[in-house]
Amino acid sequence: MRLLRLRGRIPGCLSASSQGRTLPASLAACPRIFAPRRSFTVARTSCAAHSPVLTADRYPHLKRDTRYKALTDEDIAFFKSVIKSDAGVITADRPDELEPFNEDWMRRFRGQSKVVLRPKTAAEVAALLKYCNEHRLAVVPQGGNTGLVGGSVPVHDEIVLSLQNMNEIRSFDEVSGILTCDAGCVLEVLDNWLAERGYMMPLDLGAKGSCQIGGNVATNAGGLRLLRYGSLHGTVLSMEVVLPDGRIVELGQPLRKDNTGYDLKQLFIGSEGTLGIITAVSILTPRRPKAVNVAMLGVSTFEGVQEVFKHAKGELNEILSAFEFFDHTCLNLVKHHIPNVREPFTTQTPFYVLIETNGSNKDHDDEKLAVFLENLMTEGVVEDGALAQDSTQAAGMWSIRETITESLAKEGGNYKYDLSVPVPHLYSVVEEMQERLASVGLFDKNGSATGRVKHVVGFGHMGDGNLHLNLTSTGWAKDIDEAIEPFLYEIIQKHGGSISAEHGLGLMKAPYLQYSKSEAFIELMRSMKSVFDPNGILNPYKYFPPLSK
Ligand code: FAD
Ligand code: 2HG
Ligand code: ZN
Repeated sequence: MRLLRLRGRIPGCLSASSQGRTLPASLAACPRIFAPRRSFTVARTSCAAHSPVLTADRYPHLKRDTRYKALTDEDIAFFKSVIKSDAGVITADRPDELEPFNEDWMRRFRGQSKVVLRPKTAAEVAALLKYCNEHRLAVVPQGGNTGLVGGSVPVHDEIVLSLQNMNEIRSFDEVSGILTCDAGCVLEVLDNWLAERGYMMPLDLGAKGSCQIGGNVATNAGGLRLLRYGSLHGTVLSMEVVLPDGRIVELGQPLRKDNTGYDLKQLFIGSEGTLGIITAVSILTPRRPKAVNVAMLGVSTFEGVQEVFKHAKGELNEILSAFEFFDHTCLNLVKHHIPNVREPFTTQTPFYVLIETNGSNKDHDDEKLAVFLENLMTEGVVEDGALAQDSTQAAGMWSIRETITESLAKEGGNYKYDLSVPVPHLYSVVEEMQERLASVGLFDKNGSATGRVKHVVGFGHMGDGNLHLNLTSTGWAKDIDEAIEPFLYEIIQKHGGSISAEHGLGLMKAPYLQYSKSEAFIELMRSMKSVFDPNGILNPYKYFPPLSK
């Protein structure tokens, strides 16, 4: 029988072994093995010292739509009459302040907006939007600007309407856990505020220090604990939105149950700024767990990862709160780019799994975890494992998972794909992509990183069937683009998956929507768009495939 024991070089690791039997509870003496938790304000990527190429130059087919008026001094004067504070209207004479609103987090897209509006109230948003609608001025709503599909920044000279200055908590009911807040509240700020009251936000993501709840809702962000706390389609109870004609509309009420009329808020969840501006959100927040356990396991095959998942669902069941995976190249990149991260185990394995449990009784959870880990070891499913002994270690393990994105961005050109794939095919998509790029001479499958495509890696929210396929390259190039797309979308369609699991469509995936949705479905989407935004001023060039001439 294979059992758990402490072993060798890095204390605190659980290892498969045929000698002795030690259950996780006996690992309490495990010292710190990881660096303390990082701050999760997501620094903008620094891979290029200079600004990225203008989106309009990189994609010359994306011509500026001549229906939109160009900005004039009169327009600026009107905006200043609505937002009285100097900091509320940023114009081209302050380029250093303006530029960050034009560039996305990946530094892949760069727009040419000449003005950023930062209203403080829904009434201000309404006045601004009504004016833009009447004058056919195109507008890009922007939250924390952490989106990963090019949706949050202009393509040409669209006006940026930032929610940054709308960041008040409006109400919180300590009995039901219903929180109502402005859309510009930063996710981590909300979570810290709730922590003091014994509650938590039902979603968590690596960008938590910068992304805003309005942006989360607009993208239908998934994140690290969707497996346990569900999607925003379930937790968002109502929202306040401003429509292009200036109407401020409550979509529902902050109630758990409301069976009156169409559930219009659902349309706005994941609408990516194309229907209206979300100015406030009511969301159901769960109690903060009293007991949290985090473990990291090394597994030698992807079949093994699936076995671990089956065990986790069976044996941890209602306390399982996250099941994340990443391959060994991801770990190597994190070790290379992020200071103070140490190898979790003595041996490298092809795959790693991060498991978290959230519960209300530590003894109960420890017991479940002990059975779970023992079964894995007995059946020889995992090669190695470490169980965090305190919150610092737990944060260290999470930090490895959460800094994969940042590490990839530091490699240079980073091609990013966010896919829903039936779990059994999840990693074969990565392998198929490696084969494909090797066959056209762009990638060396032996891991030498000598091809123009250096790494092809997979990680993600395994518990949700969500693969993050990432490629790093020596730079953006047309032949690499063409080697990946549409090939990738064809294999996703073949596997019955979706071209976006959680990041959305934005600019990047808009042309490929037909790989996930039928023509009839896309037609209905266009009809909805014209009801809410008949002049098409909101977030143009994105979300919808271009109309064929
Ligand atoms: P932005 O990037 O500003 O905007 C995103 C889209 O929403 C744009 O189309 C914009 O027009 C629209 N929008 C923003 N605010 C509003 C509003 N108030 N009203 C109407 N439309 C609006 N995503 C995940 O799903 N899961 C993850 O685990 C995850 N991890 C990440 C980790 C890192 C390090 C980074 C950089 C990003 C990650 N993301 C993840 C992507 C991103 O953080 C999410 O998409 C997030 O929800 C975007 O929020 P934001 O406030 O930054 O929105
Ligand atoms: C995550 O899960 C984010 O960490 C980002 O969704 C994924 O970098 C990516 O591809
Ligand atoms: Zn993700």
